[in-house]
Amino acid sequence: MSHFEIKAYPEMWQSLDMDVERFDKARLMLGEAYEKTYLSQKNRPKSMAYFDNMIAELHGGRIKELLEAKAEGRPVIGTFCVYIPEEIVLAAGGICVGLCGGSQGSVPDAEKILPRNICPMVKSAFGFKAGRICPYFQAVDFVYGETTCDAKKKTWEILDKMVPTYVMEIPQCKKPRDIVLWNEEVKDFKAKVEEVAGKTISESDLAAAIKIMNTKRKALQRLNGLRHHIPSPISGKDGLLIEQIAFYDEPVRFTQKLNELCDELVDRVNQEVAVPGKNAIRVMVAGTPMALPNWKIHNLVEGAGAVIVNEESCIGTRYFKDLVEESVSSMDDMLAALTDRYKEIDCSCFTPNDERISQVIKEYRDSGAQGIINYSLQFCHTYNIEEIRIREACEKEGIPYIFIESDYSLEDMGQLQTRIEAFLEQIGD
Ligand code: BJ8
Repeated sequence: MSHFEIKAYPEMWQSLDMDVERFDKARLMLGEAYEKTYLSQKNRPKSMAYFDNMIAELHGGRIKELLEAKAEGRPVIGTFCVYIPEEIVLAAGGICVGLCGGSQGSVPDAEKILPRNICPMVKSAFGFKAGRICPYFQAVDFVYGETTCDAKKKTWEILDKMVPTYVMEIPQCKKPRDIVLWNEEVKDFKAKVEEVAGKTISESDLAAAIKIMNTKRKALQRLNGLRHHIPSPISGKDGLLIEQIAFYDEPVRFTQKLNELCDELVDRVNQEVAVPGKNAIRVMVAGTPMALPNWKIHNLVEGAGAVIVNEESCIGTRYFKDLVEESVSSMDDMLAALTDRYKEIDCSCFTPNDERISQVIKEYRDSGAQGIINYSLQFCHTYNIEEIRIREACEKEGIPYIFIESDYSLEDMGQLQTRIEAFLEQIGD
């Protein structure tokens, strides 16, 4: 049997000033992990072949597209948060990529510079740039960060020494004056993107981009709805993978391929094809994002025979649950519509954040889950503290609940496996 490999493009990596030797080892390890985690699954939908290929071309085909765009003068912008309005980048003819931050491999590079006791996602992402081991990071024209959590906002100052890093001020509350400030920040973002693109975004450019992103988000909503079917026609691992690929694939092609997959899932629902099995325990995950290639919790849960049916997360529903109003047409109104849509994201960095508590319960009910795993990355203060309110809400509603705080290392795998198995047993009793 031939082995799955992430394809190598050493000359292109060299041209991006990468540490090619080191990166090549990481490529082989990631390919092995993918084969073990993904290709070993039984009964996968055939249309997952496109997404498998997106992983095979993770460091090649898609990077080539980014470099072609740059050669045409189209900007490539890296982001770390779902608050940055992608529509504006698309409207300028550019490409927006959510930069990776889900690997233990780059954490030691970051720890040479940053404190150790901060979030692994920040360390992983920063380490990719510090170690020159991410072609996306090497390809971007600039990074647009935001003022969400402390770890991120202070890291931007250090990252700026390696790659131009601008910052959008995201308020910490959602009072009317905060929204006014945010709207100004969205306008500044547009001005920055226009400056780099050397092009003024027209009203029709922005309207078209809003449509493209709404259509993409609707396709992701469709997938989520299909995952909610009992029994679920697709594994949670595959669901998460698609949500991760959504951050770097070309949006129109991604939407088309995702809708093809959803058509196949509709047939599976009609034929009652279940993954992993008809009586699998259904679990929902809530919490911090799981950036590529963080598949740790999904691996453990689905390895124990259960299925994850929903991610209440930024790599999950927070990315696609809200659409931008399409009925307005002036530039100011469209920018206000963008501000409005993005302010609906209920990140724990906000206070108060009551919307998220109700949203978690709503998604639990909608997804037909039988329990909630609340997941927080280590040292993420806001999600860790908001855990108290999520736990209280679950207790009140009688929802089986477990809280997991973890990082990207393998050290706690045994302990997590025991806790997850005990949780699934408790649900099954
Ligand atoms: S909107 S969740 S993508 S900030 S996990 S780096 S918060 S210490 S990722 Fe996030 Fe935007 Fe919010 Fe979503 Fe900091 Fe917490 Fe780490 Fe986090």
